[in-house]
Amino acid sequence: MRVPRSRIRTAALLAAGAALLGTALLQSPATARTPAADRAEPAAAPTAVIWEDNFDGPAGQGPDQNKWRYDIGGSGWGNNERQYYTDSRSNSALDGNGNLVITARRESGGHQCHYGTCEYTSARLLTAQTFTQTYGRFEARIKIPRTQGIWPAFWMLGGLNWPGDGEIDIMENIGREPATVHGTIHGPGYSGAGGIGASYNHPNGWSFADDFHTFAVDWAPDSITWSVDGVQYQRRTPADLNGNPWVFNHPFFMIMNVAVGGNWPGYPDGTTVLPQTMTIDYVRVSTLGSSGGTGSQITGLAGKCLDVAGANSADGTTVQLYDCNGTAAQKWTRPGDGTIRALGKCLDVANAGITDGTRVQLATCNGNAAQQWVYTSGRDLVNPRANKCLDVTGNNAANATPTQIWTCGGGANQKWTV
Ligand SMILES: [Ca+2]
Repeated sequence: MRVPRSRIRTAALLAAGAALLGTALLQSPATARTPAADRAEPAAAPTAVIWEDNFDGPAGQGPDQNKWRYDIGGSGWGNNERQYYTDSRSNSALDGNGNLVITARRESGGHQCHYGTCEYTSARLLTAQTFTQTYGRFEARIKIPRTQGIWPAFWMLGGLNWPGDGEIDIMENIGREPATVHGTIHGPGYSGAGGIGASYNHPNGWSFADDFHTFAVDWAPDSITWSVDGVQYQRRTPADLNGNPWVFNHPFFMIMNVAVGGNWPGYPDGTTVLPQTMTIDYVRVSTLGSSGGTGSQITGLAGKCLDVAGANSADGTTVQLYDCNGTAAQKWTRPGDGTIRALGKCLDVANAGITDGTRVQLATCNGNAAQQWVYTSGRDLVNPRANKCLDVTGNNAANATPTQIWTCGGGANQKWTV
């Protein structure tokens, strides 16, 4: 109603998304995902939570009005959607188990929509009046709904002038693709049909509605990186915009909603089952940690850079291969104590492992042998304790390929220029 957004997906856009997806799927989620044991953040974690809602409260209570307000109405929202958005407890309420539940129902609610008497009700919550933020990790743990014609989303807008103020879609799903979620940016010259994005498929091909998943973007100056359950699948920078302006260096607000029908998802049919629920465990915004301004790139296979995934300085973050982009996530220092550092932390062999295939990550510097590296005249980076080389997994030059240690073999995937 107030914020028209075109959702028409062209074949070209889908093809572009598919191409990126191909790259994303080359990376094994099992190796890319940070093991749970490594994800516990130390007490002195450099990242700080800026804003969060864990949706604690008694069943039937509305969401915190100091955090969330409502868009209300049945205009179609620029996409010929069919639902009427309400602020009723029938469409959005806490469940008493620490979740907010948005429920889409087959009912008029006594409302008129753009096509006549409304057929569905649902809810759309936003922080436009309560919280805006530039940069950081924006994440939500969500169990999405399923069924033909449903369209759940967790996304952000940079203002009400669309697309000039920008749109960042952290997660969208349409009911006919239960195992696929999409991440997209829209701006001037790349909105609607030209939105730039990629999709991510469930690693097991299962429906995302089967369980909770964590959907996130790591948003930094001139960089946005999307992940699902900690697996990064897309990064965008101004270089992706074909000369169009990057409109993501100013505050945005968050939105979460469940639409029913629309140009992109299509409309409910004989298979559609309602009501449907989107269950949100939490929404959280945190800093990405020290941006660090010093250091220089370390290049390896295919001329790409050693990179901290998502520019995330949390302990356990994967260190990977990625296109060189000059960000702090690729600025490494060697202070002379045998360590290699970025974002204020150390290049670290996970769990002090010594076996081939042990993953390499970022971790708080602790003086252990797992953080010692020797740069040889043969351009190897050797961890002496393991007597193994820093190695690009699978000799794969694709962006986001994780690193590991492996027996030094002289291959191009073990050669680095520091
Ligand atoms: Ca919760």
